[in-house]
Amino acid sequence: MTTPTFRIAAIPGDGIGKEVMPEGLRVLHAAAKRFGLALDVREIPWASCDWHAQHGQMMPDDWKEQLSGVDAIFFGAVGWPATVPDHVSLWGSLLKFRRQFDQYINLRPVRLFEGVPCPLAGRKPGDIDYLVVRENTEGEYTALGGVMYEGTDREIVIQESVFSRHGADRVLRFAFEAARSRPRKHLTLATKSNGIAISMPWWDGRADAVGRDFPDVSLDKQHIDILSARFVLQPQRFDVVVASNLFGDILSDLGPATTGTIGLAPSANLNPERKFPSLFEPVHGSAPDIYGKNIANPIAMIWSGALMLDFLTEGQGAGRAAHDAIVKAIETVLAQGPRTPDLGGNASTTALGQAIAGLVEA
Ligand code: GGG
Repeated sequence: MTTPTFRIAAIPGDGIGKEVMPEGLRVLHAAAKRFGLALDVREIPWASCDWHAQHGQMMPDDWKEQLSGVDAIFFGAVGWPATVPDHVSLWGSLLKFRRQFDQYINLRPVRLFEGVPCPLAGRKPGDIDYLVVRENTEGEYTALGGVMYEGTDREIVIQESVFSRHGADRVLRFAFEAARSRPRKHLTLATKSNGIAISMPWWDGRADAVGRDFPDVSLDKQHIDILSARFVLQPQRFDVVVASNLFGDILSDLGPATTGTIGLAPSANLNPERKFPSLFEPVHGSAPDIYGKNIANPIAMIWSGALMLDFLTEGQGAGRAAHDAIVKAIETVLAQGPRTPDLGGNASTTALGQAIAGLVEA
């Protein structure tokens, strides 16, 4: 059987995205070589300090055509507020990909690794191991609304959230399926149905309705405030957590922070039907404060690459083997070093990438 060539658009983006991307690619190429996968990677400089600085927008008008035929997007980070306001850079790149490519699932695994000091007292690996499934195309992320009486003391601002039955049901169904595939078969819905009195009780109802097809999965609904506290106090309660766009974004920063560093957290923005390319990126942003020092932790980028290979090969054969080898190499490096400063070490981004690639090649 001939192996297909996977065409990948690598977009480093802004800040530390430019530093972690080479390490992500280094490990991807090492895994591809070892497991016989063919990758055709094209690097694209669509970022605030590159394309935007020259053309006044984050990407060319024909960005979608340029990406046609691409199997996946490997993305670093977006945001360079010194020159481009954050909402302009985010809406001009990442959110365009998520929406136009209907990447309605944002999958964000959270896991405490052996060898990583946990900021939560007494927690050990196994206590924190859950999956955040974030709705990724609607919800609180809208540009619907406006300002009235601007600049006066009567100024009013309104911004709408949008939840559709189509949007909620498909992410809930995906989350129930994910929970079903795990040993504990437990799903938590992040809600706030006491305070947000229309849309959140509606989410509760949609979860009940979709959940009828999953009698083997236990469903637990928790208000986002106490759920956040339990991420810190009782993380072992969680298995799969499904949340709206904003709640999911916040939870998937908080979760990794409880595992020692957000520098480990990967994500997969999926179009599960594979009609459009999916996008794989670290959860962290561009971190302008540490950019240029070669100290950013590249593991989130590298782990995102492993998720990409797994998705591209539908979790089969060489792709699954490559994924597993990368995750194993990450586990080894976290247990034995080297470590970047976010993990208490003084190793560089490059050193970590080289160490992981070396283990993958072995
Ligand atoms: N690599 C992720 C990234 O660049 N994040 C910047 C950010 O602010 N993202 C918001 C979001 O994921 O919704």
